[in-house]
Amino acid sequence: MNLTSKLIAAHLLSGEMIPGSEISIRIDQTLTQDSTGTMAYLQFEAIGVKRVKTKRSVAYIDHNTLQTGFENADDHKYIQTVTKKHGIWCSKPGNGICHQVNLERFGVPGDSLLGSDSHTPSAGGIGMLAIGAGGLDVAVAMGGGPFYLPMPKVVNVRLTGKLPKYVAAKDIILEILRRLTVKGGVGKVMEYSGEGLKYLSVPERATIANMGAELGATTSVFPSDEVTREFLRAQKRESDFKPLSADEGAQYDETIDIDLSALVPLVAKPHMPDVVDTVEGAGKIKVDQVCIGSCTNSSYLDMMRVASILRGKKIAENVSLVIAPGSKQVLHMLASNGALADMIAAGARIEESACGFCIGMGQSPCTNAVSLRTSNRNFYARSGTKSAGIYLVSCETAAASAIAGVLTDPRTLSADMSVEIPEYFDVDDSLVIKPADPDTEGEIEVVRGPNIKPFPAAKPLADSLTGETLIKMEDNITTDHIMPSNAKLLPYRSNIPYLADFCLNPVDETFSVRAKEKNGGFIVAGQNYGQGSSREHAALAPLYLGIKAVIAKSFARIHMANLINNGILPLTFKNQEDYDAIAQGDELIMENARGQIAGESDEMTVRDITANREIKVILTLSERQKKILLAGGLLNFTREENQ
Ligand code: MIC
Ligand code: SF4
Repeated sequence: MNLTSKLIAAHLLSGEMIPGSEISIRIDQTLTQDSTGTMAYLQFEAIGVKRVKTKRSVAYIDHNTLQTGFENADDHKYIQTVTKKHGIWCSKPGNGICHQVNLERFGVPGDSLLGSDSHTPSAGGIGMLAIGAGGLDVAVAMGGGPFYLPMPKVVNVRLTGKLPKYVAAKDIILEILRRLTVKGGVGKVMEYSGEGLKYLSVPERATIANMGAELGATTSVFPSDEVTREFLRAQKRESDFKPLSADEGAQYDETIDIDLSALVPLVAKPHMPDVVDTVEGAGKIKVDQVCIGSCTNSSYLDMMRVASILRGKKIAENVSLVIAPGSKQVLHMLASNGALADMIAAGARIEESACGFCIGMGQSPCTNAVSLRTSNRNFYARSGTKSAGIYLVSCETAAASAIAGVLTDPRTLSADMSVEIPEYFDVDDSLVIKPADPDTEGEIEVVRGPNIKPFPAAKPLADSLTGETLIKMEDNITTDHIMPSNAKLLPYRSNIPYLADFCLNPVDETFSVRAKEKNGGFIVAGQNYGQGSSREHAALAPLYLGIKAVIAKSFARIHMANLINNGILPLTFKNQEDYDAIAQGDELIMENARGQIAGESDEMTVRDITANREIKVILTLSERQKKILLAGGLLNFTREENQ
């Protein structure tokens, strides 16, 4: 057996492990962050379970830390009190980015982890079966419910050789994105193997697993080996170690070979993580901003390498360099050993340990800027500046370019890069709030500021769905297009009526006004609709606007689940001609929608009244998913089941 199958088998609750068929698994740990967490906890409260039933559930506050008004701070208060009451740990703002802190303090090899953040698979770097999902799925898992997913295929990524100096883990995953594209991992788990593994530390493995999300993969998995034991020992929790690996001669659905020694520094150019070129080939592009940090590249090792490159140097005049170490642990260690002083002396602007620039929470670059970032997503408009181009690179390339002022291949440097995992990390969990004891939890008052609004409730599916094709879009529309996030909008993650006004704004600023005028309708899109973030808001805002169905050429996994969970039909075109023929503004009708959903066939019919055409669509559903859609979403369904 391969390792992925072993991990799934160890958690399997229902279904057969045949690729594509629905399985359900037991969830040991959950993770939420604040921008999806407020909604997830409102949903958890609505389910009505008093205390979480997982081994451990942790809420992190790391996204909405720019407190320009009362909204974010109110959300923090709500999360801190609701978690304390219901048996959940809470990592306060300042403690770090969820995936970095999880790796350091809570990740346990062999455990399953469900997180309301698409980069939850970072924990695959420490041998967890770690999956990203919408907030409602995480709320159900906290209540002890199973998590359902299509059984993935397993890809063996065989690593041989050793990375050359200045070539980083980031370059490995950029190489995979170059080969496979942002659709290449859909329905698959990337499982890493080979003798090249022994040279990759846990944080480097996590960098690779982190950006498996950009491949669209269900998750990525690394074995748990001596490197893992060493990392856990240095985090003073060796007792969490468990060796895990694939069996000798294990079977895989696909295999990819990567010779690490042949890799070179790579860059993903605007506006997709798979538009990959070599740094050398991209040329000496003049740079306005360099941002180092995010859950992809903010570990102690990353930061020490950056400090080594910056030591004794000054950044170029035309560059603004921003550095956000991933956690309090990392920042404190840099402060203690002098590396922080090297960064500051070079001219870096040090940001708090949080998502920050990665999610457009500040540091939007100037008009037409070239911004080099070590994060994982360079989607259009995500930085907060629509005209800016974001280039994704390794820490080494970022630091070298900050000094030179132009995109620079770090292999031209001569810094000492021999950074090792320390004997012991600086362990201090004082910013993690413990849950209340069961006998005192009744005394805890959950504080709800005025920004916390009820979420839109889906109604049971109507008999017939009618409406206009409100918008027709291309391939690869991301959840950043559907529900943009930036410093102005993130504070409203618990206020769907407000957010809905910005739905699909980067594609068409008139969308939400038109949707409201027409009382909702249909969305039409190309392939891989809803890739990227796990934000359920990309389903909740359309739900609020009255969207009944999305008809696309294909969907990204998490978004498809979010649509179903919120009672919106994710229909796939059977024939390409129908996508071509349908026009924005066409009146559509799906007659006998309840009957079609409940029926045996996964082929259904929608009529384009304007074009007088019949559109064949596919919706393959398990019996459970049918019930969810008929009930008008997972929350209604869960309540019905609990009665
Ligand atoms: C992201 O990187 O896009 C986020 C912000 O972390 C999201 C979650 C969110 O939208 O709140 C994610 O990746 O799931
Ligand atoms: Fe935060 Fe960016 Fe990572 Fe999302 S991708 S969790 S916003 S650091």
